[in-house]
Amino acid sequence: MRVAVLCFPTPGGSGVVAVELAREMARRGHEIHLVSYAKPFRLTVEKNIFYHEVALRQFPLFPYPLFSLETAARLAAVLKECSPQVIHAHYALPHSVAAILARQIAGAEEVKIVTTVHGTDISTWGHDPQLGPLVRYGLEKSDAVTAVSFSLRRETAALLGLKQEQEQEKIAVIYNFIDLERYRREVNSKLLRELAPRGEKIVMHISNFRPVKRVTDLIRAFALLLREKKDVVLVLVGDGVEKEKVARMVGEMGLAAHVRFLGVQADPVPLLSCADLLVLPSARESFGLVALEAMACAVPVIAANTGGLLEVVSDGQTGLLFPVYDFNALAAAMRRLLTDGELHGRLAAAARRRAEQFSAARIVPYYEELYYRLVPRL
Ligand code: GMT
Repeated sequence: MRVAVLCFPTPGGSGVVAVELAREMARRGHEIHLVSYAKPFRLTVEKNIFYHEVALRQFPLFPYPLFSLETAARLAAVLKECSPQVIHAHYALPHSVAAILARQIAGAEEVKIVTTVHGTDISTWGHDPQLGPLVRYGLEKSDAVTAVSFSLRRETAALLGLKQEQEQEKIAVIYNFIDLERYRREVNSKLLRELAPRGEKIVMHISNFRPVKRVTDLIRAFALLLREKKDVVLVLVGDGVEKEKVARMVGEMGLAAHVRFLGVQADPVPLLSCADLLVLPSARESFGLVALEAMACAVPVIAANTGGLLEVVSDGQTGLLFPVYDFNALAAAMRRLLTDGELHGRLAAAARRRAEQFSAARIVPYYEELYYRLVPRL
């Protein structure tokens, strides 16, 4: 099958899922045409994957580049040149709408559109007075919609005003997945010594530092933890709008000696393999891909009890959950897991076993079946 994929190139869950899915599909022999305004984070040269860059041009009349229209125009050209049978739009805005427009421009009405909703496309933009109608339009005109968790499916169905029976019919839940061969614990002792030179325990957080990630709650909780436990370091991976604020907080609270900022890292596996805990204190999270990545590396996860995180992390079994915003409870959970070796070992082993249920081998065929349902084999 030939599939055109629309995704964001920036570090972030939806782009990572799009690229991983492209890679898995390509390995299964499908021809994948990835359309994005920059080479997606984590995309490597692989057989059967073709990258089509969307040029974002400046023109004196336009105050900003016409990102959505440029995307639609580039995709229309790809439809004409490469004849994909399916367009897979990751993140409803603007990708599903760009796909609909491109299909019309190219006069390729037979091409099917699959939209995967990832999170804030629904929770933020779906309810936005200006863009909400566009999100709903994109989803309603898609030939199939998938959501990355049951929690996100419920939210999407509510946005579209679907009844329970329609919800299941219109929106398929296809969980995010993980390549278990690549994501496995392999400790690099040199890196471990760099991160924790005195053999400290390592608490890790990986995100794009948006306010929704509540990194500031983690800093407050970490300060509480440090009052009782000194042999611990906090490793922060990623970058984003709140990074400076977080760095300032770390300085003002006198935590700098215990906190390392590593910036964006293309390969999280060596880092996760050094971690004792991964913390995800998000206010909302439709799935929490990084939690799954950590679990695959046998790292227990402490997460806020919100949204799809409850479908990934089982409290007391593969990690610990705490009430959103409650940094006291987060500090207590970190203390518990870092001091109870038996509990930590049990949760770490169970985390890897749970991650195996989200293997690419199990999940990717659901996407493949969906494509074949829309475009039957000849
Ligand atoms: O929806 C977003 O916030 C952006 C998106 C991204 O591109 O990073 O993240 C979402 O999609 C990921 C992949 O499906 C999920 O693992 C994240 O939980 C989800 N983020 C939120 O719901 C906040």
